[in-house]
Amino acid sequence: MLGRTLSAIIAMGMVVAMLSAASPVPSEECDPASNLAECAVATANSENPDTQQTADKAIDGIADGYPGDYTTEWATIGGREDSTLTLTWPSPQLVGSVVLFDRPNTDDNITGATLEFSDGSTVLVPPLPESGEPLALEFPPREASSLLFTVTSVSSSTYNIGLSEIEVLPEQAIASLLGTARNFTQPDSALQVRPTAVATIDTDDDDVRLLRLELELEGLGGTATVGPSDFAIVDGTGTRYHAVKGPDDDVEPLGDHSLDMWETAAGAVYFELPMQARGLLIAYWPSANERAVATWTLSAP
Ligand SMILES: [Ca+2]
Repeated sequence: MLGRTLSAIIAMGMVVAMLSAASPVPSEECDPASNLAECAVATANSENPDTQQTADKAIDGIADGYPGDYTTEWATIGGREDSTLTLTWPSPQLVGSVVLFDRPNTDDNITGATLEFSDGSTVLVPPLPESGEPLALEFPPREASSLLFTVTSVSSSTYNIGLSEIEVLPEQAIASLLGTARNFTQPDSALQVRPTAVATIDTDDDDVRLLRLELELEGLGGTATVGPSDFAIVDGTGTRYHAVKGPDDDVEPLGDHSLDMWETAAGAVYFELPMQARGLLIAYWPSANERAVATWTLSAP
């Protein structure tokens, strides 16, 4: 979905916007294993056609917007609380996760919202990261033929609220994460990290879940020094959880490694999370850095 070319989107943008405004009939078959937003029709109670910031740009597969490419985001005209975006499908879809991307500029920021599904169920949305990083929400799957996103609160600096993107995923969104490798470059080394498995481990504490993340690491150049303390999980509120010592289970814990080019290592990293933690990101967060080098969006199992 993110692989769609920008030129194609720009060329089609106005046509799609006009068609969807005139006749809200989805043109694509839904693939139940993919981003279901791509086969929905998006409408909004406010949009800005003059700047191509129309409702359909929230489902164009591109999570970008001002100060980047503003023609790939949905923006209202002066909208704040009570701004709405509606996705409609031709038939009910099984929905288990929604990923929201705020407009990337730091003025316009959604600090609260609701998702209302056509089956009558509602999911509360916590504040979205203001710079447009993804916020993933996972919930028990439900069948819905429409989804109403309503903004309930915004930052005081907001001018025109909107979204750069909304993704609607079926159950088991985690599967799309596994196997996705990311390359990281540090001043003196480079490293590839690939999550290979994730599981929740039973604990005695009902308020806490223990998440086991299995990783494969490969040195790409220089000497990459890496260990469990270099990984963190960040929830939708920005709270960071560092690795903890794992239980004695059958999976080898990741140790500290020094990897030269093409050397590999594998192991498990454990995180203790509150049960209600949602919108999880896996972050590679080397101790020498002030911030995460890169992240994966993680839907908690
Ligand atoms: Ca977009």
